[in-house]
Amino acid sequence: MSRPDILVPAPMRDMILGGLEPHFTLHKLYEAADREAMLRDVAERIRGIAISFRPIDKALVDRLPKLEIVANFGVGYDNVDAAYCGTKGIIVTNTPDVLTDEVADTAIALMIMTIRELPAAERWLRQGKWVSQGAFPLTRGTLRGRTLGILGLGRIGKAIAERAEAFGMAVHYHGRNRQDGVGYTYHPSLVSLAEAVDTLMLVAPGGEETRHMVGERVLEALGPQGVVINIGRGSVVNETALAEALRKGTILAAGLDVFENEPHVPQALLDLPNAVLLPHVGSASEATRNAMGQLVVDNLTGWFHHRTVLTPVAETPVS
Ligand code: 8YV
Repeated sequence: MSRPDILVPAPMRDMILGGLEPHFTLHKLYEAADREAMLRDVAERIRGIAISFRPIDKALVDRLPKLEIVANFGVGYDNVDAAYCGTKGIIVTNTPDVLTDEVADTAIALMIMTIRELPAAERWLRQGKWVSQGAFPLTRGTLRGRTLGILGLGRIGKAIAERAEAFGMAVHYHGRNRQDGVGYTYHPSLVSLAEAVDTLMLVAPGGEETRHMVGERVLEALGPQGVVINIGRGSVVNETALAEALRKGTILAAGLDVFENEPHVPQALLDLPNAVLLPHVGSASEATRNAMGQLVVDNLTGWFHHRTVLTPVAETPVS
């Protein structure tokens, strides 16, 4: 029997390709000199896609009449039109759970780095200023007495909440619904959450529903001691409004691991001393990325060998 044809539009980790190669015929679109010609050539045969962070839109899906499954590397899958895949009976999978603790750890680290200005303190030492100018200036911010507001209390949000409690923070949250069995204070709107807390942790998924949810109004509600941490998707924040709020002192500081147009970071943010900026490293340890990669392999082999997947997304349930 011939091996199912899988489209790989963009580079993926070697361990993923190595895991797929024995089972599938891989078509690495990114290696083709003429991608359009390659796609034309293989479109009729493609039964699966393995993808990381690049768009899988309606137009591409429509070009692949035998497509059965899109295996996304990443828990966030706003790059894939999952709702459309659902209408066509195409399964979409993501990589939840295996990255939860890693991302939550990074979120807490970024929050403390931002509030206590640790990257600037380290630069101070390396630049010899400890010797030439003395102690690093005292930070205006402290974690002590802070209240954390979480936008998006899913698996990662809950892991962050547990850690925040260990740091003595009270936790509030906003999401589409109040969650049963959750003891944290619920707010029916993001503005009311921002009014009640001074530290806003964004863990929400990307996509149209959450686009630019954090803008001028929310930042003003957060107030002058306010700190925004974004570990979810850059599109949730209006970066122009955030840069302006940081510049004017509407809020105190921001720590961002994700940006709207990665890998490009707006100059207005780069110029700010009160922004800590990371290059989307939330899940980026070898161990966690390997576990995510294995899930991509297991979802694809599971589907084609046993007609079952481990982690389908909500829009494309598998019975
Ligand atoms: C990955 C992520 O960096 O899982 C996600 O949603 O944002 C990260 O873990 C991303 O998928 C790109 O590889």
